[in-house]
Amino acid sequence: MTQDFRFTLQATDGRARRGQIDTPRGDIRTPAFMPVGTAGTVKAMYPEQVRDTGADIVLGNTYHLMLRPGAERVARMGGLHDFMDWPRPILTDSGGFQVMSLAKLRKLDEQGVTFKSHIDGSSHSLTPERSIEIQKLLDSDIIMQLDECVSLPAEEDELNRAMELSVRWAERSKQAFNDAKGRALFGIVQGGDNHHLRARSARHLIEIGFHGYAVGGLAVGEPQDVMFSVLDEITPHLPTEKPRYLMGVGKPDDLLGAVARGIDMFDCVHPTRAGRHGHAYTRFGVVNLKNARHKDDPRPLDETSPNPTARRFSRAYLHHLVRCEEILGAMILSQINLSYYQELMAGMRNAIEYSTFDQYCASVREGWIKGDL
Ligand code: PRF
Repeated sequence: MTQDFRFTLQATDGRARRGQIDTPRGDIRTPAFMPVGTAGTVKAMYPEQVRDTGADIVLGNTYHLMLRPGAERVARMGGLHDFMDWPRPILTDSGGFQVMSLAKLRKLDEQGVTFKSHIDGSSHSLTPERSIEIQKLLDSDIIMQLDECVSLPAEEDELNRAMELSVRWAERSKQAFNDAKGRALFGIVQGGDNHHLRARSARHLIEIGFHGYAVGGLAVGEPQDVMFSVLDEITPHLPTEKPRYLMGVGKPDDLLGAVARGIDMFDCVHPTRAGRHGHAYTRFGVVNLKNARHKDDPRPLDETSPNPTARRFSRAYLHHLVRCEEILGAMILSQINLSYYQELMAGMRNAIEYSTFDQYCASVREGWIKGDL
């Protein structure tokens, strides 16, 4: 029997929330961090390793998968879960944001967006309806509406135009979604750093009605305090009984601050991308393994880490792998960073349950500052 999508709020501490999303493919403990599997792979990681770091859900991208290998082909192969052998929940982004950051010769109008592929220059178009169709072909569990994200700083007129267009696309997305059983559709709040536009966007989306509400249009060039003040403004407008997802965020300190402001879900390429570039996240801060000071260092990254991989290899060896651009270096550091991110999420979930969230955040931050790297 297909079980429906359901969100249960289990505990709160201040504005921080501990909850669970039930889906037919498994449960998602929130606050949740979703590793990014853009092209049907969390780069440099086997699916079981991704699971072992503690991830309940991964993110896939409409934009990349529609271009290569093609949504219809993924569907013929049994859907994205079978194709990549990740049996658990998948959230897919709608494509608009990636078109704007990656595609060439983009043209956006009321209907949707037309663009040329960054891979081979071929022409494509994405409408709210086609984006939903693609995400259904991928067999996504959580589908995102097509939206327009404006990078900051931006004029109010421009933010308002994109926000209103995103609301009209939200309506069309809801129509096209047509209450697909066992799947969820999330609306995306836009409006940049303008609090009035954010409030209007949230109100319109709530009227349309979604299974969850995302906050888009942040981490697009603004300082952290601006992002936090927008979250302070928005989250009180959102229904308490629905999950809230902050898109494309962030660094560990952003996650602590956003959970404190009532966010339940995150995704970001940062931990895996930073890993591929030789940066390791630990309880004591970030270690840049490219640095020559690690050349003769026999110590592991963190000898008391709960993650065996962080205890296993010397800094000298990791430095060597990174310097030689060995594939294993990217694999090890992606694993270490995703494990650290999931350790942080688990720590926050636990602290919210015990009403010790503020103390937990303070002790985590103290570790980053005091760390002897
Ligand atoms: N919209 C969508 N995906 C996104 C964003 C957005 O605004 C962002 C912004 N940080 C990341 N990914 N659809």
